[in-house]
Amino acid sequence: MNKTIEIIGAPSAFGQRKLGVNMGPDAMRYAGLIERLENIGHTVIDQGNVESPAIDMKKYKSEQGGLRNLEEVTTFCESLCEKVDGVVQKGNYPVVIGGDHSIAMGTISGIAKHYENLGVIWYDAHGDLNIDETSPSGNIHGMPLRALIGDGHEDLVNIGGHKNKVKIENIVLIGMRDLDEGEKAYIKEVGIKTYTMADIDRLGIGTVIEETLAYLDKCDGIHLSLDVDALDPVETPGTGTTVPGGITYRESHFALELLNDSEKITSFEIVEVNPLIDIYNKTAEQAVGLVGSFFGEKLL
Ligand code: 5AB
Ligand code: MN
Ligand code: MN
Ligand code: MN
Repeated sequence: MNKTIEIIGAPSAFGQRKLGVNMGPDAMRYAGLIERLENIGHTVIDQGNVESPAIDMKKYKSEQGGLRNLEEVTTFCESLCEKVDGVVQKGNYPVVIGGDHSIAMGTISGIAKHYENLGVIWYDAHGDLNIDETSPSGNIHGMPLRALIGDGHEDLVNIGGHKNKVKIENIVLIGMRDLDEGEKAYIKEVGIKTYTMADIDRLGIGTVIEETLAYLDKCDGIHLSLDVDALDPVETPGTGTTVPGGITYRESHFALELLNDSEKITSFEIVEVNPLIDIYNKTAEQAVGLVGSFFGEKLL
């Protein structure tokens, strides 16, 4: 089915410490994102990039304690939330291209205004379920999912002017292989549906996706948040927090084809592409290929 897709660039690098991830949106455009989607038959509106607070390099490089760049992350996510909200209001399909994963607080806050029971698939090596007390780094890109549930610093929890945007029972984590102690304890305590790499090996990615969709059947919309570090760093090396032993490019294509076939996914974001630590824009190219599969690209 052809869609009207609105691309929103979210050039934030405030959620972590490696400059360059703010160039992720343009790296994906350079790798042919728009043409790729148009060639499938979709109508594409590129909104350009969300305005970002200036990066003060001295501050950016300093050892800030606690929640690094809290103010900038919050300001950025508020603007992104408004843009995404507008796209959903128009009935168009929102695609947010990052940017570090802290932007998910903006994306999902905007989307959640339109759903009672929004499902979230978090395709990532990490759970991104820290609060400042459990974070080993102070990097906010390790906290967005927890803030969306309603825990953590109130500025993050209140992005978009509302709280508790995602319910625990509407979340599925896929690709997990690097969780902090606090995150492990939290997942066990509240019982978040989780597929680790071992689960993917045992079940196969096809079954993982089928089970995920069955689990989220109760939802009135499903958002897919894809962190490219879910994939193996051999395939997507240009990202800030790589973890070996990841999901392959082929498995990911298959997963995205299955998600597309289901017609259940109502919004999408792809994050953490950093062209400055990449190999000739390979990661952005892989990312664009993944977006193609998700939007119905077929060989024959
Ligand atoms: B990403 C870590 N858990 O909190 C932390 O890339 C890594 O958005 C977070 O998944 C990785 O700093 C955040 C050690
Ligand atoms: Mn992430
Ligand atoms: Mn990650
Ligand atoms: Mn990362």
